[in-house]
Amino acid sequence: MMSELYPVSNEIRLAQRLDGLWRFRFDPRGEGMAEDWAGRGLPDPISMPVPASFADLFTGAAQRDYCGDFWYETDVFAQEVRPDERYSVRFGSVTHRCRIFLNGELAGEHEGGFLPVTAEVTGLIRPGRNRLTVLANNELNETSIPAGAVRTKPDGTKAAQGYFDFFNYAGIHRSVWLVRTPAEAIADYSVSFRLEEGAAVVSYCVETEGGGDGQISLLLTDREGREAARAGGRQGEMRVPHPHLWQVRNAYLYTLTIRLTKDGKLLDRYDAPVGIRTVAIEDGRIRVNGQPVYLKGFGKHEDSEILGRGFNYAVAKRDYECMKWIGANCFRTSHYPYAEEWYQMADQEGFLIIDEVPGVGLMRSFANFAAAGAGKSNGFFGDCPDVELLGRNHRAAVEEMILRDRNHPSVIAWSIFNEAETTTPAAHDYFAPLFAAARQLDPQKRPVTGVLEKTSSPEKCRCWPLMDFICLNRYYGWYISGGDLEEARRQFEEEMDQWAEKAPNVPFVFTEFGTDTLDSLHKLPSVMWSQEYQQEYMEMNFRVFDRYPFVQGELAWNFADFQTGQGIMRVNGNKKGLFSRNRQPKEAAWAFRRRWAQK
Ligand code: CKX
Repeated sequence: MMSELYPVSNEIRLAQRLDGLWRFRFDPRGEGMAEDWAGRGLPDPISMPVPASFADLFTGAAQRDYCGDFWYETDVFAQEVRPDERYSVRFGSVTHRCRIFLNGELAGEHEGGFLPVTAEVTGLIRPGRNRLTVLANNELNETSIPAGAVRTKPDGTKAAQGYFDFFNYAGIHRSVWLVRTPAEAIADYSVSFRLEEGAAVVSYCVETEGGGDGQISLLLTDREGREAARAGGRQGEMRVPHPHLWQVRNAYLYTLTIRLTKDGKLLDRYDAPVGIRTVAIEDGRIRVNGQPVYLKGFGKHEDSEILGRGFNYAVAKRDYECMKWIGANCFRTSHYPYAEEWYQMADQEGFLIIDEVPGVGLMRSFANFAAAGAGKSNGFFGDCPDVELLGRNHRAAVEEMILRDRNHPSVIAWSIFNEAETTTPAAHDYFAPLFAAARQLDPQKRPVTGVLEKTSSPEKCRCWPLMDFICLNRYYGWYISGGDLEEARRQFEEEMDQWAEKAPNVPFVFTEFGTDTLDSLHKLPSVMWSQEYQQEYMEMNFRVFDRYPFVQGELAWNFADFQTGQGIMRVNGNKKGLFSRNRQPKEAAWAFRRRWAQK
């Protein structure tokens, strides 16, 4: 696996952003490989911004809903190519799979649309102009995560059918970089923490690449640039007396400078922010630095007008400002790992993140939310066409996510799936090794969880014992007993009483609860879809959460309205946002703001 270090520039390294207006071409008949578009250049390309999803940039439905192969191309200008240096191109993500070519030569490929793709191009890159080409594909199947299918229409065009409730946005969604590192380089590092009386102990491990016997030294500096600790060697510990801890919504970041030297010469250097904090589950509480924390926030999406799932700093900034205004301290990266910049901003703002792999759509009834929300689902793993391949893809995503995100203080837990089928022995056999892998891969040993929908009930679910805390998505008052909040509350409490018996002393977090709500609709007395109903529903949920002390968090569904596929259950998307798609609060947002100020 390639190094997942976020690209930086300094006196040794070069990270050159390649974002901008690229050339683009759909390839509905899959001709590009046979016709060597990578070698000869894209025929009759159109322009396409990077990063962005392509879907919402067009005015035609055929392009918006396009499913199949598509190509991107740009020129990369290298002022010089130094011998003895390593070159790579790094994509924050390409959805859902891709092949990368430089000057017509295949340099790398990747399955999975939400984690970085790095292709080494040493030996392929030339001084002057180079042609960088990407062949991408957005088809879904039952061995990909997220899972879905492709239907071929009578005219031969394809349509993606995700087994999930978000638009199948595709494209180059995150920044692209040309990265130059020295031949002998720092490849990766990890940190973990122990708090002692009056001090923190930072355990670290640094990996290098390119052979050689250079020496590693580390320097930890505080915000004022003063030395807090130093150490030498590829693995060891640093003692930080009287540390400034990274606290929830009160972040403190040190800078860790890693140097690789040989005979007094600096070979490589990498600087990274470090937040000193611990995460643990003890006495039925989720604890950060030993203190219990109640999670307040949302399940989100990377979703906005025009950009689709493309990362944009301004959108992310507005989202953080809205989350701060409402009093949140946490969000789940439903239903896939987000762009790395989200985590960097969370590190700075002191937000907590439940980091989720794209393990979504792993249940047959997911074409039908009403059925799934009401607990009427059926299997998946028993009749998946190639469960081993699915498991390999899922495991790769778990590994890549943990490798990418393990050093972020904001990340407090790993979520292995959302609303998968969990009631059969096949489901347990599928998930047990993935949970074990996550535990083994994380040097900080953060809690590992999964997200259960209604079918995963206390009496039927076989997977909750794998989890360090249990995440529930529950829609009593929407998919169940919609319009009758009194009956909904009764059923909800009935289920909670069962969990109380089944899993005593395990923390529970509600990772979804919500109602579709039109920001234009008011009605007294309330009806479903009105702003009044969203508020009454939330208040009923709050009463239930507050009755059960083992409930340790509430992440409402969703932060903002978001785009989905079309269907009779969705009015131009899912409207369960507490904010509209253009990030203005709905009425219920004020109720959250009042409640979370007290919690
Ligand atoms: N949970 C039936 C997964 C989310 C959906 C949400 C919804 C469902 C509900 C479970 O991706 O958007 O229907 O609003």
